[in-house]
Amino acid sequence: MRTMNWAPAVSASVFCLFALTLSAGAAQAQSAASATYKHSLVVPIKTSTGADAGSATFNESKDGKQLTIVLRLKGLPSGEHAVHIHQNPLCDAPAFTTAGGHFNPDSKQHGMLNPMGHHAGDMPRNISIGSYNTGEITYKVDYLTLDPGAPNSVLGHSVMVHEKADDMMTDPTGNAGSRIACGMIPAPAAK
Ligand SMILES: [Cu+2]
Ligand SMILES: [Zn+2]
Repeated sequence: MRTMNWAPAVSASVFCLFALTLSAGAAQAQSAASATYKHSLVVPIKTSTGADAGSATFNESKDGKQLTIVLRLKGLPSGEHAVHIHQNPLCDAPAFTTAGGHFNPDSKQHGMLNPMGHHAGDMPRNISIGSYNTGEITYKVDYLTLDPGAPNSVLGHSVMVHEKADDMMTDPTGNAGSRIACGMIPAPAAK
C-alpha cells in the first residue's frame, strides 16, 4: 500500500514538469495519463443485435502487476450478469459462439470458488445492471496483463457479458447462460 501512496506524488511532479514545457491542454492530459499507466485500451461492447452496450476500459499499472478493468454497460437487462474474457477476438452476432470458451492459458477449471480454478478469463464478481439498464464495475486483477506477447495478455481475445450470473464454480461456464454482449480486444499489430 505504501507504493500506492507514493505513486500519485510522482505522477503529479511529472505532470508539473510537462506543464512547464507544454502549453497545449491535450498534451498535458496525455502526459498525465501515460505517467499513471503502462498501457491503456478502450474496447466498445455491442449487444447481439449490434446495439451499443457500452465499453470496457483496460489500464495496466506502471509496474505491470495490476490490470484494472472498468466495464460501463448500457442497454442490457437488469440483474446480475457474468463477465469473462473469452479465447477468440471474434464477436459474431447473435450468439457470439465463435469467441470460444473462457481464456484459459494455464489449463485450469472455471471459477474463483473452484479449487481447480480459475481460468485467466474469469472475473471475481458479476456486474449488476440496474433499473435504467445500465451498470458499472471495476475489477483489479493480478493474473491478466495488457503486455503484447505475454501468455496472460488480454490482447487478441474478447470480453463477454452473459444472460445470467456466474456461480463462480461450475466448470467450464459458471452456468452463466447465453452470451448477450461482446467486445473484441484487438491483437497487437504484426511487425
Ligand atoms: Cu463468458
Ligand atoms: Zn471460466
